[in-house]
Amino acid sequence: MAEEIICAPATSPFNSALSIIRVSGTGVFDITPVFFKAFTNYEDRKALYGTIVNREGHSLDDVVLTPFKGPRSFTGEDTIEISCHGNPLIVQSILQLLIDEHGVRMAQPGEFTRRAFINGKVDLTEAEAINSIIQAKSEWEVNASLQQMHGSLKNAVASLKDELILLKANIEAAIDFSQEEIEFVSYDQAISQTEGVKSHIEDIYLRCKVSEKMRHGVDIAIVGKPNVGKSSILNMIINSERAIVSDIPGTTRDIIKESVQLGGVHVNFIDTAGIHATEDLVEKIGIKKSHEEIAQAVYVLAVFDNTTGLEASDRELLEILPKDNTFPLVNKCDSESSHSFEDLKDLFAEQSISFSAKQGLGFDILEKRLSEKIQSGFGNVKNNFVADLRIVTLLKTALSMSDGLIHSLMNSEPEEIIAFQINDIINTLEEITGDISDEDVLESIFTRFCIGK
Ligand SMILES: Nc1nc2c(ncn2[C@@H]2O[C@H](COP(=O)(O)OP(=O)(O)OP(=O)(O)O)[C@@H](O)[C@H]2O)c(=O)[nH]1
Ligand SMILES: [Mg+2]
Repeated sequence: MAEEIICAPATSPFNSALSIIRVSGTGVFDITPVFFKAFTNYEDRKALYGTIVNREGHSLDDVVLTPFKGPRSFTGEDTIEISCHGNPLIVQSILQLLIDEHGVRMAQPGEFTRRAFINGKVDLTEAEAINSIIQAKSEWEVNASLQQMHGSLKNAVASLKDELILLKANIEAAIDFSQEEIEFVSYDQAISQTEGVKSHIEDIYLRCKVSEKMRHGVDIAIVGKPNVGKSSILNMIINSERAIVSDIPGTTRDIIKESVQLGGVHVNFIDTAGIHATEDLVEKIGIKKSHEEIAQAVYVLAVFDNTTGLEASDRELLEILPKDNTFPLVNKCDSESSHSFEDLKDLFAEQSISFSAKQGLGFDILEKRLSEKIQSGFGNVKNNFVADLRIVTLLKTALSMSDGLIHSLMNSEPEEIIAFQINDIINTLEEITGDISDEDVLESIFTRFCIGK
């Protein structure tokens, strides 16, 4: 069915060197010669230099227009891309001309990608990856999104589906030829095949779960007693005076969260209130939050003060820190001190790092150790997927369905029931790629896209 022609700016509404307007839909090449006077001859997928004119013959801007004849276009439809000068007023005037004089309508957010999906140019895993490329906050996410846009998750799901289709075919053949006592696949074989499928689903599920965490960013809490220099460390890492620093103990009361990229991964550093015994009500609330952050964070930077040595409040903190995921930092190493931190030596998996927030000492070592830890903790981060909650939930459903299938096979349930259960898993996988989809699901996916995408 011919869709209406839609248009939208594909670039941000700021003054810039260039802006791009996308126009897509059947009939777009019929209207193009009316508003675009090319200075060169038309050729598909070749940029044309020319001018945009309204019905009165008034010129709006000199532009470069690239035609993409469907289906060899992003949406699969006839499409043009107009590169005009990057002034929001010009972009607005060209869009207005298309709407007023040519019956084109403004696109909804994600409508171009939705059309690409409808026209079979991308499946839902690839569509989500396209959005993810735009929204990515780390190099890791850009790479994973690119791979997924090229079909990494789609192919993984497709090979799972193939395994299940084969299993189902064997089971169905057993039903069809049940009178002839030919056994196409024994239940034992079916169990081992289903276990194979289940472990593949599990692998994809885990790679999606990791990516879910990585997209949120890896939380790293900075904790320690008051005045050790936690806020100074945060400020040093993000290279900004974000948190208030003072020599008054108990300066930070609330949680301060700032994100940076570390080894290509999105990391959230969380500055917390100094932990010690206090009667101050507000400080107490802050300290409670610090404890919560220690419990929730993936890694902890435990800060100690070179000028004071280990005191009672430090020792209390040592009791609650996670052994494997804590990086002990001895801060203020720029100051002379005779204190020993030998006691930290065997408490944590990581050796303590001599640090100075004031002079930036020790940060390179911390950065290297953290990057290594993140890489090992999150597996080979390059092979993960950029799945959202929808995909993760569907994979979880497929996992529990394969458990159900194994259970039924063990109980020697009739072949009809087995075939039915296999079908359910296949349908769930098809929801991931969008072979099966309903309007509400598509709506919720594509409205998360920006306009023009
Ligand atoms: N010499 C030296 N002083 C530092 C260093 N880091 C922080 N300080 C000083 O230590 C004092 C406390 O620093 P903050 O960063 O506010 O300490 P905090 O741990 O956030 O303190 P609270 O928020 O009160 O828990 C300030 O006077 C800082 O200038 C350092 O590396 N060397
Ligand atoms: Mg502070």
